Amino acid sequence: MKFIHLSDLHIGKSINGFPMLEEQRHAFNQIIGYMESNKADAVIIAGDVYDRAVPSVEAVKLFDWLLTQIALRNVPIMIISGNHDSPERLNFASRLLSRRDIFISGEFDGELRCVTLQDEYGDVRFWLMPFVKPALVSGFFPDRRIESYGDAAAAALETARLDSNIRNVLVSHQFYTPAGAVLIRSESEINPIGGLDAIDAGLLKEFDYAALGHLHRSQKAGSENIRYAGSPVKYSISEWMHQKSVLLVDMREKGEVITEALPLTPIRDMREIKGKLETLISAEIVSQADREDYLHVILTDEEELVDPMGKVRGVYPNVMSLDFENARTTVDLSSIRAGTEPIEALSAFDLFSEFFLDAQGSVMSNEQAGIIRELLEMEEMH
Ligand SMILES: [Mn+2]
Repeated sequence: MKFIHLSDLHIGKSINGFPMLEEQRHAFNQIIGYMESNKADAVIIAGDVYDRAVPSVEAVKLFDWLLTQIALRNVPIMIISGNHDSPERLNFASRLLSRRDIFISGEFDGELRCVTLQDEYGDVRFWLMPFVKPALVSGFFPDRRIESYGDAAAAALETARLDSNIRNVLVSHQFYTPAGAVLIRSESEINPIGGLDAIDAGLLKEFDYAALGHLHRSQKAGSENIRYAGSPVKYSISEWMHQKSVLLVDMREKGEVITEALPLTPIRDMREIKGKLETLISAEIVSQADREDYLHVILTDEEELVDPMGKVRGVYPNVMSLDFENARTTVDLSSIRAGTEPIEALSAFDLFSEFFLDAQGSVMSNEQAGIIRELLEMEEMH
């Protein structure tokens, strides 16, 4: 049996105001192509279908299109919620959709849902575990102490009645960490509780394959058969060096699993370029790669530049962000402040003036300064 393992679609995501819908559609088209060329028997989406709990109209339409394309090819699809999804909304019509081989597990209801598919070696059981948090799980296990994400995952996983004679696949969207290995994180994953969500990957050892979601870089979590698929599109500048892909998992007899990363190419790549403004916008540099790419630009000029973003965008229309790296930025950030006095010694007006300068890149006009003075005086009177 061959199946395609995807995760972290984040449909509807925008990066610095650039919508990713066309990139997402482009990636999905390649995935459908891979599904056909490899004659995949199933598709797994391991969470973070949408970028937010209430997705945009365009995002819902794109997901509808993706599901329809897969279902029209009579390929079963298994979907779980991730930390970005609304469990209840993702669950919409899930019972009805299961009749068309679209299996959605958005909400944990006390036990893991099992979907069984067959091939020439017998049954493969897919255990669908929606994203779980301690507070969501503890209500189902009144006699058990469930305080951490690890406790929650352990309790949920124990509801899978595993028959070790047949093949078992887990689909889950949690932060599993293997002992003795470091996983690569990305800024776009959004870690709500600063690493406290980490779960021992040892909990997964009974499964023949764990199809994981959450980490945006494709990687294994300690063992060949415990894998994060990664996102199909680069979702933050920190991912610019990643090669995005989907996983093709070939399960043969019990114990024999072969995975292959199928590469995805974007319409526009995401890159970081660094150097002096004049160099970066010179014809020689511009001609070396696609100037329509999404760029993070780091300028190393020491002197003040007039409208650097305008100049860079004049050549590279899709600059996502601009930073400076020079003598001024490499010294302490507090040097942005005009004076050397400690912050406590500054008046509220001075502090605001500096904040304004930092945020706006220019000093306040006399009129603006007058308004701020008035507001501060009113504040003092209260
Ligand atoms: Mn994600």
